Amino acid sequence: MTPTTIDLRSDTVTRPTHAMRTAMSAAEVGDDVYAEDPTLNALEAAAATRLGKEAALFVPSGTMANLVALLTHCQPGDEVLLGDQAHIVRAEVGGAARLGGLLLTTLPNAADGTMDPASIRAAARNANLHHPPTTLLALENTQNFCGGAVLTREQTEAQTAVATDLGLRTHLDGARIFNAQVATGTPAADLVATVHSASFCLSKGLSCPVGSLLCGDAEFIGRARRTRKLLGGGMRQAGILAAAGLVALDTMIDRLANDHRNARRLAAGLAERGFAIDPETVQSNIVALPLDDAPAWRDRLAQQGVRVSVLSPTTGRLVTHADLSEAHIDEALERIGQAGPVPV
Ligand code: TLP
Repeated sequence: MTPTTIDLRSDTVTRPTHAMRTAMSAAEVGDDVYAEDPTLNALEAAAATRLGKEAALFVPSGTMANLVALLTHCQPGDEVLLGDQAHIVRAEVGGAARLGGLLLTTLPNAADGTMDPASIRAAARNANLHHPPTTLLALENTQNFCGGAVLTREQTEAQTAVATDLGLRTHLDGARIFNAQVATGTPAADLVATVHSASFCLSKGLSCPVGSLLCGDAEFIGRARRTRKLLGGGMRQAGILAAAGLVALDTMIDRLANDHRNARRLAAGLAERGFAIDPETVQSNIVALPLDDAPAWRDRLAQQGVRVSVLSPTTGRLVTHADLSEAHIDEALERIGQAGPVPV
């Protein structure tokens, strides 16, 4: 059976599994602002272990995880270097500037999601009286707006080595770091081994209703806890949410391989139907599709019961996830075919 609507807009549309709902209803809870929620404490410990860091902090969203990281690493007036396709600069309401007083300086992201290490070195400012202090380098893995591009451990290290050389702190937005783990076969802890902090989301491919984790050393996470409180992110019986997160870490990571296979299948079907996409370029669960008029195509597909999102006026985005089977992908392709000729 296929649903009436096939929703490829994002993996954020996934609903919690039955096991999550069961765990949530049975969760032992306490007041997390007093650090007394046993289920939340267990999730933070499990998250820190997964990412190979000393400690972790639960926050409501990926946006808050990045904002807490930036505000904890930097002082107002500092400069952050990051890719021009970084979610932090493209899709987080400019919060780092508005709430943190931070200057975000973008460097070109290559199609593979990386920044040229030489461009990082060239952009970092010296201690000249006229300059804002360059304090932080921010990376992203997988790189959403580069079509879910996966950074290998070596690619991350090439960028963080320059940062270390320049005395910069480093943060990695790992909203989909477990997609990168599954795509590369490299444990997430190794993928983020050379950054000071890394975040990941439970509420995307891992199907949880709410939540992200920020991981780092104990001293940093201690300060981040205060920043989270500043932003209004200190929650109380949040173990209800953490219970779903524990189920996700145990049961939802390895299955991401299905989503990656389905994304390739989708891209292959699109290529067969004349779209300008090479399925070999699809590395995780995101298909970035070149189009003549992406918003018009999105609207046309919506009438056929297929929902997609738009990355730019000439790029559509289709995301596979746990609520879509291979049969859904085939049905989506059928409907895409019915929607009419490819706009060129
Ligand atoms: N991404 C969402 C939209 O905001 C585009 C999506 O549908 O992909 N980092 C990365 C790399 C993300 O992709 C997202 C969400 C976030 C951070 C923010 O997470 P939330 O939505 O939990 O604040």
